[in-house]
Amino acid sequence: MKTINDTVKITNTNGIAIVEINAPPVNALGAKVRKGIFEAIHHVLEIEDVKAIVISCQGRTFSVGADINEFGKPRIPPSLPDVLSVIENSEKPIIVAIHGMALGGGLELAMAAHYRIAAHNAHCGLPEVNLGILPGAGGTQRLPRLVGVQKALEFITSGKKISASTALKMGLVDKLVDPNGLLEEAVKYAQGIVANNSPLKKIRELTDKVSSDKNYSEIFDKFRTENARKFRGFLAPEYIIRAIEAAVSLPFDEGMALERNLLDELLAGPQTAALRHVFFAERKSGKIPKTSSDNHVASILKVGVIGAGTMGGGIAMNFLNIGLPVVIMDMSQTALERGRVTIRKNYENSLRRGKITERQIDDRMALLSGTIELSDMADCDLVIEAVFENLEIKKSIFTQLDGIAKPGAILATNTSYLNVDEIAAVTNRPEYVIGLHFFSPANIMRLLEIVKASKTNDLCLATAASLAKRIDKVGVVVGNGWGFVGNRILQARQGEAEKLILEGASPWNVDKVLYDFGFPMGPFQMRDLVGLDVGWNKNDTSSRTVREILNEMGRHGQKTNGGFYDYDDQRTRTPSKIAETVIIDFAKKHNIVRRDISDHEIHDRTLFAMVNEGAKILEEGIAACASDIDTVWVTGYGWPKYLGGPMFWADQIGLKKVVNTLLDLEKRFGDHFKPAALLIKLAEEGGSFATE
Ligand code: T1G
Repeated sequence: MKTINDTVKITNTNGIAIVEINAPPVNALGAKVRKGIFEAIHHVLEIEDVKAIVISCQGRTFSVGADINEFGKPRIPPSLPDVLSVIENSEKPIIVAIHGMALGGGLELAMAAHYRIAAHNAHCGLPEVNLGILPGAGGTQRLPRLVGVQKALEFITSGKKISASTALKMGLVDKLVDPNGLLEEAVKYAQGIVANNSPLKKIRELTDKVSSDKNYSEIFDKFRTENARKFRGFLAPEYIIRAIEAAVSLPFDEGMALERNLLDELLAGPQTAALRHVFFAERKSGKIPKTSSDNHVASILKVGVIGAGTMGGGIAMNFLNIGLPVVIMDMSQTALERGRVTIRKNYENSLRRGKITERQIDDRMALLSGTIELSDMADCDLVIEAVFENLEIKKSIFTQLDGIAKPGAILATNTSYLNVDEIAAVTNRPEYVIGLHFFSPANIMRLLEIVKASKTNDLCLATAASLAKRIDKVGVVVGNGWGFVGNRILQARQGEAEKLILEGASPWNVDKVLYDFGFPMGPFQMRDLVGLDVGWNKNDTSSRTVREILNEMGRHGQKTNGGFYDYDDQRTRTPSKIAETVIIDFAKKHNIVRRDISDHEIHDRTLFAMVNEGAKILEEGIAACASDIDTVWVTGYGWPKYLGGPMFWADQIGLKKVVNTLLDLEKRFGDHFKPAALLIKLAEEGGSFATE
């Protein structure tokens, strides 16, 4: 056995050298690992009796790619392409043994080898696009040669993982084996290669799928057109397409050079920094600070959900999906049946998209039971209330629940803005009351705001955070303030947008500015989608706002073919003259003088209001750090990922400029633009939100 460095060692088994990488936690290909592999391969090529080489990884997974922590720093040789060139040009066969995940540079390393053996439960992917870059070690040049242009375009721009069996079908791996015998099987496979004197398969030499006499322009044009909406605003997908175009139009080495140049351009741009921020922010959000309970978590084996409506049903699905029995409660069998039908319909939609099997649907539905008796929640470890957003109704439910739920059961409310302390106060177990704010549709949206009320204990908090991971949610711990983090900042933007349309901007003006900024839709289109009547009380309405008037006119948004926009039967929207008249009349009645409003003013008033609210949330301790606010808004509210989130975006502008803009807005539009104290402090110190 020879140790190259503390991340790479070599063992020799009957003429097969095993180069083993061990760089926890995910065998990232940092400088030391690259150097270790480079030297290890050169070393074993010199040993006469080594006939073949197996590259494997220790730990939970094969390499997941380049070390993200090295990005933005000077490159340390050898580069990954140089390491892979040594592998590909080896005169001795090199076989990689993949377990866990082969991602990014890890999969590129595997593609530079001559053969690839994978555990049948392994996964492969090129997720670079999620970091705003592209595979920069030959992925865009080798993959098209192996699987063809169309599959390469889909695979690399999606950034998604595929199963080992799919990889086998694509020709990306040569054999699947049992995970327990992976290394032995790889050694055996290597011995077979040697015994049969099998050829050294170099992907770079494959030409049939990228033959120069074929015209691929139609594939590329069609792909660009079909994905324009999905790729809108992102740079990396277009760069990936250009790199794959080079794979069919240039010799391999020239294609490699172009790939590197395109990678360097992206690395030098703003988007990858934002996307790396989002990557690390999401992971930071999920980590609960070490607590007195040392993050012990309660065992959650059965879940109760109160309310079988859209939210309750979606929430229940999260737990059914991980095999937990769920008892769902509503006021009538009819409501329960409606809820059950909705859940099954959601699953059947996933079935149609190939994301689930009939058997899985049946297994999950079998875990669901319904009741109209709250007492049936008695044996649940966690009960989540998801009823109408009315504090008195919630208090009444928690009062009853407190007398029914077993000791130690966690009682959660799904409220999106109400005071969790007030709900906890009606129980004798406030330390076991928490907010679990799911986002609709709750079975799909990944964000989960975990609301820590003043008495919520550490065990409850740690359990909620752990459960968020189990149901594949991005859990963010937030404080118990109105609207928590997401809705409070949304209200800041919405409030400014509603002022703007009274002062002269149109709803479609405001929507376009925010759509062009990168949001999937503007605030008024979103209001119409969600329904103007959400939160509207028809028994207590008197034309106090434009929204009340539209509701009183029966204009509840898309579902009534009219709200701020008019909608045809295909739900195509057009600016509504009716809504425009309502706005103008309302402004007149309230002596608001209308004027032309620039896109720039709309941009600054809505976006800087959000940043200022985020700063207030930070200084009040409602968010533990600025990156949590970014995680909430990127994951749950459509802030363009390539801009990193409101706080990261403000840092890129510079907080001095942010404060000056707010001071100017305060002078022109009122003291609600007064910069938060924290913002002024950071600006004066030349600081940033990154340290908050
Ligand atoms: N570099 C450094 N650290 C990484 C890392 C990476 N690539 N990936 C994960 N980690 C750390 C992570 O920060 C966390 O650290 C721990 O590992 C567990 O991660 C040339 C240029 C692999 C699916 O984009 O998608 O190759 O907080 O909490 O949920 O073409 O991590 O514990 O200290 O996320 O099980 C391409 C990114 C790089 C993969 C595992 N590769 N990683 O998810 O655990 S660019 C990627 C992931 C590249 C080449 C290009 C996920 C995961 P800590 P985790 P997980």
